[in-house]
Amino acid sequence: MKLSIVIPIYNELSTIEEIVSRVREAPIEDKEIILVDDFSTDGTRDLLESKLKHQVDKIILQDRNYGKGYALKAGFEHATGDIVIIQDADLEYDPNQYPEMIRPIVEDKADVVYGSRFMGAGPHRVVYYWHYVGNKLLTLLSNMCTNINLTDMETCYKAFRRDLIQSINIEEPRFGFEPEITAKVAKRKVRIYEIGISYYGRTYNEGKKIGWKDGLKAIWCILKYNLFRSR
Ligand SMILES: Nc1nc2c(ncn2[C@@H]2O[C@H](COP(=O)(O)OP(=O)(O)OP(=O)(O)O)[C@@H](O)[C@H]2O)c(=O)[nH]1
Ligand SMILES: [Mg+2]
Repeated sequence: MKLSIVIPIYNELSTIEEIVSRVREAPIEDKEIILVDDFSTDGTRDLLESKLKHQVDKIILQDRNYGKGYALKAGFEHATGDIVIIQDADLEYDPNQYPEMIRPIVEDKADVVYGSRFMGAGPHRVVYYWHYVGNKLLTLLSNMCTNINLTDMETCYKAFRRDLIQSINIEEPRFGFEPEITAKVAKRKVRIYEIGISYYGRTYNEGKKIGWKDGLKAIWCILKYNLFRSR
């Protein structure tokens, strides 16, 4: 089965070459790499156009900075694989785990797989306690609304059958994508699995960007897409 890997990128000059190389070396025979640059201003875009575009299958250049959600939406539209996975452009998630991530879909047991940073025996970097609490509260609230039992709603590693993800209209431009897609997938009554993944979290000094305002936005999106929408 062919895997499409969609990488949303915004100002990731220090990690973009390394992540593209790790994705190219990931142990999946049949794969397609799609880069979506979200109007980077730190030199990432020049590097993509001069060098990295020759190392991947598709490169999409957004005409302004819309956010991760819209970058993914653009990437999904161009995907041709049987399965689509999201890969952040930092080094927090390990592409060597693609085979485990997609196995339930390959075996036709699942339509969607979430990689949980809070399960599994692999290494997990110990970072911010209050981020952990924030993630747990958002997952709890999302689960209460969806009635599905996830341990990590906000994880980047989400894999989907391509026909499923392409049939969902993504409306949230930024990080509201994660609760939105979780609500919409849950309403479809498709088969959702979780597997434990490793997590090599970064600190704010190392480039971490997400903050408490993104958490508040996520609460709003959980309510909006679960309670105020019929599908
Ligand atoms: N922050 C941010 N990331 C974007 C944007 N558009 C695309 N991205 C990409 O979306 C992915 C996730 O962003 P991150 O900033 O790593 O978000 P995160 O992993 O939830 O949080 P941290 O890594 O802790 O900052 C990365 O590959 C970014 O390059 C944007 O407008 N802002
Ligand atoms: Mg990150």
